[in-house]
Amino acid sequence: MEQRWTKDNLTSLQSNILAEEQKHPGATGEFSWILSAISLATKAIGNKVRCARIEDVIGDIEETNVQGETQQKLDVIANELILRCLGDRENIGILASEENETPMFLRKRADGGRYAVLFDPLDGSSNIDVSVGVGTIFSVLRLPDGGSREEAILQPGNQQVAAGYVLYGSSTVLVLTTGNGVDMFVLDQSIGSFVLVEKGLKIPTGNNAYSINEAYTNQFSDDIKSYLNWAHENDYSSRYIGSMVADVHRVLLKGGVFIYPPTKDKPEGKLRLMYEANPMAMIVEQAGGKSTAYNTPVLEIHPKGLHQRTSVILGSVDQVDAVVDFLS
Ligand code: AHM
Ligand code: MG
Repeated sequence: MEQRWTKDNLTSLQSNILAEEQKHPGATGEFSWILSAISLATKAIGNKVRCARIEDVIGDIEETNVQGETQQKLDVIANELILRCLGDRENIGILASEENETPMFLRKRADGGRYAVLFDPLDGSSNIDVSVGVGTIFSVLRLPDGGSREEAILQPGNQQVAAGYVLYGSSTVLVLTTGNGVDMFVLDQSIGSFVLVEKGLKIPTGNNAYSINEAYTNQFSDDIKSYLNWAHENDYSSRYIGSMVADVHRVLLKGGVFIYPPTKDKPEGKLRLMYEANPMAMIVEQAGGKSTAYNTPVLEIHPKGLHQRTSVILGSVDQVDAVVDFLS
């Protein structure tokens, strides 16, 4: 770890991005615009998440509350907040969300829309209404010069120019990579800023812990069952929250492995490649970890569709390798 925050060394997300940009001659400052919009949107989402029950924004969109008003689901609100905050940034050409069937084509590249932002506005659907950590995941792609706009975002994860997530947990944490290591920020509610707490974050090894929904064991392939049997015999620990952001955040800080394998019900895996697996895989790899979707590295999968699913194994190198050793 290169740097740790102290009270004498207060760096905001914004100033950290500007400082990083200055290291690259010719940088246009465009990232600052995208990331300031993400920062604004996620602060607003975090606020809604914390006040959800007070503001009566839990439950299904079809349901009405006691006043007869339609309740809005938090993930719909989160989606709208991101669309509002990012939609008017002039360098964003395409916005794509888990909540929307098709991408939004905002500006042509010729008109300045050089980037696409893909996001899961509020991940962890089963935990949204029960005060357990949920999060926003985002992936930033540079748009190519030519070709169809529909295909422009179908890039493998190794083409991402930035990726990150915000965890709305006991604190609000933003983890970001722009391809030059991983930085972690915590929202200081008193000043309303994300403050740098860890620069050059590295995922530890040597933590024998897995994160998998073990209740699906009967639906797993024999190789995953064999890995789990081996882990049981080798004193492994298990932690599973059921929110990818929270589970991956724990793995990133403590080490271990996060696994969402194919199941009989979901033979391709459950998680979405472009705005869940890819950004998390980039973060984990930038932190010195490893990710794979069985035989193909996650970041090398060529997507065929925006909402494509994939299996995911990611975490500390030693712990991912221990799983991979069992794969046929
Ligand atoms: P969602 O996009 O509907 O929220 O689903 C994704 C979530 C992830 O956060 C989490 O890792 C996974 O689904 C949990 O799935 P399961 O309940 O099958 O274990
Ligand atoms: Mg999701």
